[in-house]
Amino acid sequence: MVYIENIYSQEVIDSRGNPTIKVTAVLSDGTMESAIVPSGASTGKREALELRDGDRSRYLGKGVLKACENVDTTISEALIGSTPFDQGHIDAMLKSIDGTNNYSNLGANATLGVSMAIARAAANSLDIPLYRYIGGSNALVMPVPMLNIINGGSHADNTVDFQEYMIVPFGFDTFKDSLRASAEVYQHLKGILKDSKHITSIGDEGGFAPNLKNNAEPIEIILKAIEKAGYKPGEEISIALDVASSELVEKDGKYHLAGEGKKVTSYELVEYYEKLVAKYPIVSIEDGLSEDDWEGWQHLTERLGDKIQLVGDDLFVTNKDILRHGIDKNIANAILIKPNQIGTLSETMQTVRLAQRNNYRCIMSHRSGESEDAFIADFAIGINTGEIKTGSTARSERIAKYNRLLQIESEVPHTEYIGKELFKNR
Ligand code: 2PG
Ligand code: MG
Repeated sequence: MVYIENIYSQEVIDSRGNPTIKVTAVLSDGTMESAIVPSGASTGKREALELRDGDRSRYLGKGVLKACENVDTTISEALIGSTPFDQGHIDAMLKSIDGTNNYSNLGANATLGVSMAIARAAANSLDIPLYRYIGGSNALVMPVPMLNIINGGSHADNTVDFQEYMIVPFGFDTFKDSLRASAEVYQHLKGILKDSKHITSIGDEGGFAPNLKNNAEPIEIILKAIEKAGYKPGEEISIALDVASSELVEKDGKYHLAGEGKKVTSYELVEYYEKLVAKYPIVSIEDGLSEDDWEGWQHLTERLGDKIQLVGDDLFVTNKDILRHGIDKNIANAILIKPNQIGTLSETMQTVRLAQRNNYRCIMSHRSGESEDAFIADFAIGINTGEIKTGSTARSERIAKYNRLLQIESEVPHTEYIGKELFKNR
């Protein structure tokens, strides 16, 4: 019987140069696998706790040595000797050792690292790929990517208020073709920005971060780039936004669009989205309203829920109890899935199952602080999210995920790319 022989951790750095945790799991058959945990910037306030040391003399207080210590002592002592093949049991143990709802003792960065490293070691020990270990012979759906090619908000130092302008290459038959089209659009976008004397430096997720005059201009420029690359906007490639609007709310409850010099109510913001959706081929808006504006969300869902995908990220924080409330109140119709918002793989999968049973779409997602770890590529296929958001076609921590998806598609016969099914209406 194979059992967990050792679990240990290391403080490493992420794509923003901040420390994060890498966990290694060693099994009794000699298998040894590691995983690196990502970290967000525009975090939802109900996310599980990311444990940081707060010691200003190291990494400006962002060190993760306490989380590492929790892995190396409390967690490893509890899990050594257990089977690695029962993920539900491993994750339940993590939850019970922590003893809180949001991992405020051990840190969700510690628990998720352990959860991922053990899953990967288990797959390797059985000599099967990670997506197959997680999803069995049903792991065949290639996720449709949403690629963030213009960055704003708290991911870039520019005048654009909305955090992410993404392209959704849905009108293709394979993941490979959809990625190629996206990479071509990205290069044309760079050319267009250059020609119009905009800066072409990039933000945290590899999208460009130009100073543009309002929040619609990025859409106009992206549509030009799609056409210049030889594709049809709305028929092959559409637009998705992550407004990350919790970041825009001021004390008086209004949304501050600093780039446009305006303050608006949630109803006015919804009206603005309706105009955008009427004018442009937008198929998805994420966090269109803030995590606390549930009444506004109801209105947003009434107005746009049957036209486009409305994604809750900060709103639901991958938490099944919060999602359950959202379902009961008819809020949103899709959920962003970020394992580190909830702390273990099993809890992430529970949330996805709840969403899927209630016809909410799921989008597997990276964080703005990432690493070379491509775990979410396998995970998206393993649990059939159907969509993934993992940055633009630049920056290695983003393309690690896309390249892993390319590899899986080429290795597995009979995969499906479901873009045309998901977005055929716009
Ligand atoms: C988001 C994410 C990822 P962050 O808001 O969706 O794009 O950003 O990781 O900073 O929360
Ligand atoms: Mg978001």
